[in-house]
Amino acid sequence: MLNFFKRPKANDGDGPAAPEPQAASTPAAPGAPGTESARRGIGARLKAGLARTRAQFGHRIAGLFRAHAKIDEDLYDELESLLLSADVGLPATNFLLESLRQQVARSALREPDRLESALRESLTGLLAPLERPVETGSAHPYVIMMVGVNGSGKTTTIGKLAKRFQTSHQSVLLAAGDTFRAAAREQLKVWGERNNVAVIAQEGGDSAAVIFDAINAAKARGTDVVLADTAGRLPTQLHLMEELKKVKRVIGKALPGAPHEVWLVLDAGTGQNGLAQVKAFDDALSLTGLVITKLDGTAKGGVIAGIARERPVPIAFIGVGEQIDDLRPFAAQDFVEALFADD
Ligand SMILES: Nc1nc2c(ncn2[C@@H]2O[C@H](COP(=O)(O)OP(=O)(O)O)[C@@H](O)[C@H]2O)c(=O)[nH]1
Ligand SMILES: [Mg+2]
Repeated sequence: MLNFFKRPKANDGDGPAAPEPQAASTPAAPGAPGTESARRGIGARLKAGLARTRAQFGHRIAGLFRAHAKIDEDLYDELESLLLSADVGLPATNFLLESLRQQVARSALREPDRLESALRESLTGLLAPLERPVETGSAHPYVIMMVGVNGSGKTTTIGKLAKRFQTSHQSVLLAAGDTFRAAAREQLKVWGERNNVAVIAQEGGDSAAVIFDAINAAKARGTDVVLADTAGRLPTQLHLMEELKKVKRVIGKALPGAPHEVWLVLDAGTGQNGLAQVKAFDDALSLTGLVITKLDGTAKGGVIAGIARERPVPIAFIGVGEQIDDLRPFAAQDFVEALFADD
């Protein structure tokens, strides 16, 4: 648990050094979001992160198209099973097959190997509406409430986001709103001290009160972004949703208009159950975005297509590893290219 927060801030040899917090006048660190070297690294790291999903999905689909001599019902049947087994879900699978059939009819495609690019195109079209640039400039502080079940990666993602915002010269304050687990709060505090990020925490106390204090502190200090951690038991536990709704209301009392974002952190490995989580949290809290974590550890990345079709909450970021740089904005075309890339 929380390996990210245990990692010393110096480069530990298995990846690029975590960027240090920058003073406002310092130029962006090499590899900082938006720089040329960061752009170049994105393709490779995303590809590496999606290796498992690619083996299960992209490579098997390419193999399927190669194995068939002509485009017929057998091929569509096999493709359907393959999409379903990659956690794409029935509605998105039907959508993709239908879109493929239309492309085949329209352009009179005959060769199965032409289907791969047609499928890529359909998938990119399906995922493109989930792209969402994050702009924090419209409010001060800009409050982002993070929700999600235990272990989904909330606290880790908050650490990655804090670094990311600091690298782009935005000051950050963390609210240790997961008051159910003392260990998580302590680790957040230690990590904050080491990395020069202010953390507001309380011994005991409830989540709403801690976050209320944090927003007031951010107002007093002129902080740009507040990242509010919350507790996460199971979404089926009504009590949790009621509590999170209360936290959201209290945030609005501390700062009218806040929270500006409510992001669900979702472990990609939960597959179709992940879609159920998106629906449950969205119904209760009106999500503004998703962070899909652990895409590197799963072959179930297809769930993103299901989300796009059934509950299209935009994806603010995807997590493809435990390193600081492994949190990336979601770009449909890069994602689909990484899914089908040759190794
Ligand atoms: N491989 C991988 N592990 C991750 C990622 N994001 C989070 N984790 C790990 O998931 C575990 C649970 O994360 P944590 O932030 O404590 O979850 P929380 O309970 O929602 O706060 C930790 O071991 C993290 O290192 C990711 O994108 N990739
Ligand atoms: Mg946590």
